[in-house]
Amino acid sequence: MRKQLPKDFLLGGATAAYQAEGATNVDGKGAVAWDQFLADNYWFKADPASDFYHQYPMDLALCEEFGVQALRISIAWSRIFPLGKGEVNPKGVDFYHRLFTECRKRGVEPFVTLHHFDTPEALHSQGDFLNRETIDHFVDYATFCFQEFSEVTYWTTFNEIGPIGDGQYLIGKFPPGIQYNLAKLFQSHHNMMVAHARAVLQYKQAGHPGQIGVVHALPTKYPYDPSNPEDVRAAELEDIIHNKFILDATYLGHYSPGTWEGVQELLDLHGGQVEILPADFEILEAAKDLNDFLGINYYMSDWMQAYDGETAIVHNGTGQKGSSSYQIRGVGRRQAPESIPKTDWDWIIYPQGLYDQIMRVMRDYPNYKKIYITENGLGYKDELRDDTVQDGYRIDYIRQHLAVVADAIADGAQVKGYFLWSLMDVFSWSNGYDKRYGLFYVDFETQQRYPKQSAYWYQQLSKERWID
Ligand code: BGP
Repeated sequence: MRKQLPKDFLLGGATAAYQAEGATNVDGKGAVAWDQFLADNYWFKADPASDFYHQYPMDLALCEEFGVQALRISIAWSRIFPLGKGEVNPKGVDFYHRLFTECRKRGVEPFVTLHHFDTPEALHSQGDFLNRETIDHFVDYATFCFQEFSEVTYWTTFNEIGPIGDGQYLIGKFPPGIQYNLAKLFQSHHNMMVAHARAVLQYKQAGHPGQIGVVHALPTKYPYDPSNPEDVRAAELEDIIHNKFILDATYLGHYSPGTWEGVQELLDLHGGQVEILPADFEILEAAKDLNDFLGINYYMSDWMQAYDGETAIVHNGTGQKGSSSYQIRGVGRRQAPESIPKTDWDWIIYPQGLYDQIMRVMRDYPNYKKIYITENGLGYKDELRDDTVQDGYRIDYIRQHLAVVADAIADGAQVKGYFLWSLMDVFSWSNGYDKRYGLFYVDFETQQRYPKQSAYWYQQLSKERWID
């Protein structure tokens, strides 16, 4: 069935500073924890990545040509404040002014994220957001950017507070590589949500005319056997860890009794505590109705079975299908029905999960104002042939997800745009360069861009707005 996207629905692309820019060590940029962590743990590094630091005029020209109306970009905090605080680096400031000017020249709306996984090393080594001083430094950095980059209309505080806690303290695939520590995970979630709320308050109190929001990754969690109460509970607990805790903080300004009960249940079992100050709730409460938009990153859903054995998580970073496993004592284990398709990295492809997640936000958080799908896309080992990639599989993936977005809009959801991850191929944090997502294939040696078939399809979509 043909479905139409509204005329004012933005079709965009997404990038992130550390995954696209390269130039990790030039023009005064400060180190980030990833620099050393990649060197110690992975077979790839973040240089030159897609060399966006130098190639951005070409990428923005491609946006214009292929109907990409908006672009998610993040500012590298350590380009502006090499030590995360203190002295400003003018070359970093200048780079982002030039980048935003180029966006305007090409008619591309920049959606700018302040933090996309890349806390400066000087602060990361002091505990990152587990250290409350980082909250203050983040708010200072945000305040500086709001004033300096007045050409930006759309601001996002954080990209994916959930996966940061998850990657840093549960799976251990992000620096500092700690595993199975749920207390640290919730503390990180909480402190980052306070930092978000303080930045929003700052933005609104200063009277800036643009819009501000936060981007959450929201994987939908289903019970493997819906008639089994233990599987139902496993799905609920997984949902609290990844989604509900941060959504409550964003839109309720507190943790609902059900959420808090789940957190307590998990802390009783796994040990540790979460420190929450009464003033934190005043801040969350004051900011909860001021979010102009919610960004949803959606890639996958999960099915959960009850599980009481030892915690063991294996991350599939190489694209060897079936090599991952995830089981947490007292939470559950991931076990999807056989019939549901997965990528080579074991990410479950389930567009319905995006629809269900949007509806859940509408139902449980009616004070949300509007939603952008700020990331969605398919990681694949693309092959370049005759200067293009025949990525019908990606077109299919995007089409299916946009179709449920159109359904959600028809059912009353305020969804205003979709940003494909990623604009061009970039590097993937814990999977390297073989996992490609872009509309444009990047030869990482020559930095040449090649439009994939999906780019031509997206161009057409941007003109016609029909999904077949
Ligand atoms: C999101 C991140 C992106 C991007 C994407 C794809 O979680 O916001 O930065 O990396 O996922 O994930 P991956 O690179 O692990 O395949």
